[in-house]
Amino acid sequence: MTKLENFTTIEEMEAVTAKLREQAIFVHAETYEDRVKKQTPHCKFGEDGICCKNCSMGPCRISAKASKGICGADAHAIAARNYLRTIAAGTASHSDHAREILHVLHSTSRDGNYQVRDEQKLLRLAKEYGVATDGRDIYDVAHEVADVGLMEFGKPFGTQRFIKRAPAERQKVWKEQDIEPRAIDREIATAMHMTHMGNTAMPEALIRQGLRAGLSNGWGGSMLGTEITDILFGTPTVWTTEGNLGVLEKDYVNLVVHGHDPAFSEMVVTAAELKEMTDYAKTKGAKGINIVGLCCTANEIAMRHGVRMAGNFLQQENVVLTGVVEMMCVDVQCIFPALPSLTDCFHTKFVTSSPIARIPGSIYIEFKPETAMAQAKEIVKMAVDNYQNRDQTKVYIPDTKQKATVGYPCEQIVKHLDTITNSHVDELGSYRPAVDAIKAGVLRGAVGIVGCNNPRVRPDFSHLEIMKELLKNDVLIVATGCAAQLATKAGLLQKEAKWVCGDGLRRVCDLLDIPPILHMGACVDISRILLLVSGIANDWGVNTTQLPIVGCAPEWMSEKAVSIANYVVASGIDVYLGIEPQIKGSTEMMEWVTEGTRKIVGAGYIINTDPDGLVKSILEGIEKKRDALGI
Ligand code: BF8
Ligand code: SF4
Repeated sequence: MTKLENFTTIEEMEAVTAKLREQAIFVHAETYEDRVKKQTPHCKFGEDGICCKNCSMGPCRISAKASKGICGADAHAIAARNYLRTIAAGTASHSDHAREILHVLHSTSRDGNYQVRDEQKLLRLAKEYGVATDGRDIYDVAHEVADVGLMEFGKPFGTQRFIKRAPAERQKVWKEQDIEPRAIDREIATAMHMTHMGNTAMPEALIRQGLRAGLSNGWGGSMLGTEITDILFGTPTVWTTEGNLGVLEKDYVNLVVHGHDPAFSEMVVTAAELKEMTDYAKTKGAKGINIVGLCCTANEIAMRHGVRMAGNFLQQENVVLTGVVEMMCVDVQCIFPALPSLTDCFHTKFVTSSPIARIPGSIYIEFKPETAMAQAKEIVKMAVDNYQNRDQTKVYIPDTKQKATVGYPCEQIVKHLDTITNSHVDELGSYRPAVDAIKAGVLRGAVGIVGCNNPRVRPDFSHLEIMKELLKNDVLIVATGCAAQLATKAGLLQKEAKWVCGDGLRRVCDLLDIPPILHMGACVDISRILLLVSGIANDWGVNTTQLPIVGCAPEWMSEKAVSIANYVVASGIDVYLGIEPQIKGSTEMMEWVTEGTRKIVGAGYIINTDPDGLVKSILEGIEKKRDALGI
């Protein structure tokens, strides 16, 4: 039985966006849809990755009349160099975010702005790092762990410490293939150096560095980001919350936090929840303060506080267009520079907080660990003071929202599995019940659906189509980032979503009392998926390349996504992409990413821009892996 009536369809989401576009016209604002029109058709050279501007003899473009740039670089060299630079930028973004978090850990003290919330996780990491803990103050331990973590970025010798967490087979492959990730900054610098004018022109070498730089993100920067965030703000637990634009409230001060760095959003959430702030809001005629999240920040604070989620990447302008947002405050990544001119059409204040993301037209409050709480209060107060400026003629809150159960890091997944078997084998538990369910065919496999939404395709459509089809076919989904947000908007993160699943998956959901899509967090938390897959491979006694588990980014757009795709592939997991990487102008590069990497790490991309075709190939890929395992 399939009861779809309780879910939100893409058509319903699009109807809301269309209403909000009327609102945009009313206030004389433009949105990304207007800009897409002006940018289409896109530059073909850029799309195909065969424009090079790595030196001032260029830019050089490869065409029928010119098969080489002025220096002699051909389409393959140029596309490969551009691709590696993309990976370097993505690796830098995730990892620099992690570095900031490590500095916050370094600033913690018992009476300071930031404390250690998950001491057990800190002690486990200290042990892994060889940091002494006996008889020491927890904050001394925290500071030394932060020191060791920070050294992962620039240490002159050795490889990333967390690669020891990977299955032995993976570690062996990385060593043999000479792609073990060294210091994170080194992998980024090497990528930039290799792609400088007059250096590497050989696609294979650039592909290998791409895998290595990706690994320094997945098993380095991102994993550090996740671990340290858990230590600082607590390892996520299961929460029931809500998502989509209907979480904005008419009679409350609406404060939207957007971006990625939880050090910022956690503090703003804490300040907004203070009684003195709520009382202050009441003096201004509001019923209270309604804080909601956008993009990855939404994921971070939903799974640690149950804070409601306003939406994903392409919803950032829609949120402002409701006319009820007193303030949007942002930290880093995925923030449209278009926002200040849009917020100018309303009373909405737009606050930037990081030197990494300076945007003209914003109010800039540089957020610092030493003054974080005072600054967060200042920000919240500014939002409250703005409530009275709301223009009632410009208000439209769509009534669309869905329930969502969020917060399934590995620890929670193991805990749920443990409820059925009591198989608790060590402090981190076991994935054996999940392995048994896959072996028995109750679950056919699992897919990590991650990444952004993208106006190159019908936004959110591929995500939803692929998710529904996989669930119907008894494939469990884990989701992060904006993919998880789409699942939220559609209603697929609620436990009732079992009604769109096949019988096997529905039984698993009932037994474990989980939704069929497990929300694992923000994009840095794809590191959690790496540990999940490694844990399953270890408990099963097979290699990651053999598992009927794959990754899928149906609508990816960011450089971070390309870095992620590389570490997922390097970890032995196939990646299904619904958007083509910008390398199409090189047949060699297309061959490298789809087939060539299989010879290096045993996995690669499968690319299909048609969602039906993509999900079909995922299901076929899963069945092929099952056949090979004889299950
Ligand atoms: O890191 S999924 S649009 S918000 S890049 Fe950005 Fe893409 Fe969303 Fe988070 Ni991830
Ligand atoms: Fe042209 Fe070569 Fe310079 Fe690139 S590096 S811009 S291909 S001359």
